[in-house]
Amino acid sequence: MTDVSIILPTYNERDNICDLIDAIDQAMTPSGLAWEVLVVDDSSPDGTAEAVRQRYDLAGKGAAGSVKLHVRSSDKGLAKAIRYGLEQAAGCTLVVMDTDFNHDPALIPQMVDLLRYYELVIGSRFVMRGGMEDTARYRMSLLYNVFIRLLFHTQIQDNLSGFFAVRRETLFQLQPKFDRIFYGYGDYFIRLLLLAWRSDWKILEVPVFYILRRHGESKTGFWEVFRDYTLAVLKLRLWGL
Ligand SMILES: Nc1nc2c(ncn2[C@@H]2O[C@H](COP(=O)(O)OP(=O)(O)OP(=O)(O)O)[C@@H](O)[C@H]2O)c(=O)[nH]1
Ligand SMILES: [Mg+2]
Repeated sequence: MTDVSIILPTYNERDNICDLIDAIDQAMTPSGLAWEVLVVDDSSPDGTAEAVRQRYDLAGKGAAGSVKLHVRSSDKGLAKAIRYGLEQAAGCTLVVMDTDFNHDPALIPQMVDLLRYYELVIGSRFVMRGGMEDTARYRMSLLYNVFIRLLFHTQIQDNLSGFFAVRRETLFQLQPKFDRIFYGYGDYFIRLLLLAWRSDWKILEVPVFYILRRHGESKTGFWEVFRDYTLAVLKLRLWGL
C-alpha cells in the first residue's frame, strides 16, 4: 500500500529533477510512510525523462519509496499533467509541487500529517514566515492574491502556490468537475481552491519560502501569466465553474 504519492510535473527540469527526488527521499524516509514519486514529463526536449531513467530503478518494488515516470506526448500543459498524475497515483494522500525547488520538500511530511485535522493543506507565501527570495515578484503576487480574495470573498492568502496535500477521497469528490478545473497553467489552482472553499473544506495554509529556481529557466513570462490569469479569474467570476 502506498501512503503518499508526490506528483512532480516537469518541463525541462533535467538539472533539478534528480536532486529534488533525492531531497524528497531524505524528507520522507524518517517518516516511515510508504511513498511514490510520479514524474509527469511533457516530453521535455532537454532529456529530463532520460535523467530519471538513468538514475532510478523505475521497476523498484518493495522499497519504502519508489519513482515512476510518465512521459506524455499529447494534451500537454501544466494543469493537464497534474491531473494525469493525480489520476495515476496510488497513494491515499496526494501531494503536488513544482520541480524547481521553489517548494521545499522538507515540508511534505508535516503537510501530510496535518491532514489528520484538515482536508486541504497548502504551502503559502503569505502567512507568517512564508515568502519569496524574489521580492519584486513577492509583492506583485501578494497584490494579485488580494485581488482574488476580494473578487471571490474567500480567506485564502495564496491562491497560486500550487503546492498542496490532500487525501485522495477528498479530492476525488470533485472528480465530476475535473474537466472544468484542470486546464491552463497555474490558474487551475485558483479554480481548485475556490471549489474547495465553496465545498466548506477545512483548509490550512502553512508557510513556504520560495527560493529561486536552482537550475534551468522559468516557463512563464510575467506579462503573459498576468494576462492569462486575469482572463481566467474574470471568466470564473462572470460565468462560475
Ligand atoms: N508536465 C509539465 N510541467 C510543466 C509545464 N510547464 C511547467 N511545468 C512545470 O511546472 C512547474 C512550475 O513551472 P515554472 O517554470 O517553475 O513556473 P513558475 O514557478 O511560475 O516560474 P519560476 O519559478 O520563475 O521558474 C515546474 O516544475 C515546471 O517544470 C508543462 O507544460 N508540462
Ligand atoms: Mg517555479
